[in-house]
Amino acid sequence: MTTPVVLVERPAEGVALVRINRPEARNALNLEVRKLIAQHLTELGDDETTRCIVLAGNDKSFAAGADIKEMAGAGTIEMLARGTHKLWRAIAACPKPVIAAVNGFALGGGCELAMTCDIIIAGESAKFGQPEVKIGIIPGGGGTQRFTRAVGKYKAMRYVLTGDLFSAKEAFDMGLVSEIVADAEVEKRALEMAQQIAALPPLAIQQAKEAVLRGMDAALDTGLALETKALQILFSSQDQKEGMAAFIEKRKPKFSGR
Ligand code: CO8
Repeated sequence: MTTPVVLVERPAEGVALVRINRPEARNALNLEVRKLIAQHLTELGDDETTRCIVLAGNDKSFAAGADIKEMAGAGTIEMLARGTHKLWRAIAACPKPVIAAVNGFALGGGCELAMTCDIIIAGESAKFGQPEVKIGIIPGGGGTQRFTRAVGKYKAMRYVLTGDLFSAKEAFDMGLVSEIVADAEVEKRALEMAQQIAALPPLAIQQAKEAVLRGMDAALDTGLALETKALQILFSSQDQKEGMAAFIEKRKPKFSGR
């Protein structure tokens, strides 16, 4: 039996680890990998026992981009028929926090995949980049949009127009990476943070994620209104009553997820 190209592990309570597993191709994202990531994130998003997800590759590569060999001969209609943008949307639509644990290469679609996550933990020798122009295309999974929103026009242009790779330190300095750790610590740190998030009230976590993401797309006033509504909704949750009561009674809260 062959090993699946995407694995799902359960390393801790409330935490799922989704691992891209095509080491022979530097974890290039072929259609099968992309479909499976979208499928797993959709299922985990609906699974009540999952509170936080870590997306990882291996020590050499998070993902070296879309599979060039799979698309080299394709025409416009074939690319249209593949509809891969829908798979990307399924990943972005996951209501649970997703942490990218990036070791090695996060290039092209791999960099875009990391940017679709909510938090990026990178190893100190990780390499990022949008090198698509070097092979005659442009980024197609958010690399001209999420990247620009994350780092601003002039940094994004500098890398999108040259295809140059950049280091974890440069990514961190630009605001693309949340934390840098030693290469050997990446997954450990991502799982530690995932456990920290998984222990918090899930309704508050989901509302916080939604408010940040939806607000980024909206005018400030609209974003602030969304935030206010999300905050007000949480006052119907048991976990809000429990969290505040525990603070006042000086004890540890017991969250139910309700
Ligand atoms: N696609 C297919 N195969 C790949 C890819 C890839 N992106 N990256 C690496 N491989 C394969 C190699 O062909 C090689 O296979 P083989 O052993 O059969 O020759 C194997 O992986 C190992 O690769 P290397 O020997 O090149 O390994 P190195 O460690 O020397 O180099 C690199 C690693 C730097 C990652 C190098 O392989 C590389 O530059 N890869 C291509 C990076 C790239 O250009 N990525 C962008 C791809 S285009 C893209 O992502 C567009 C996104 C579009 C939208 C997304 C969908 C909505």
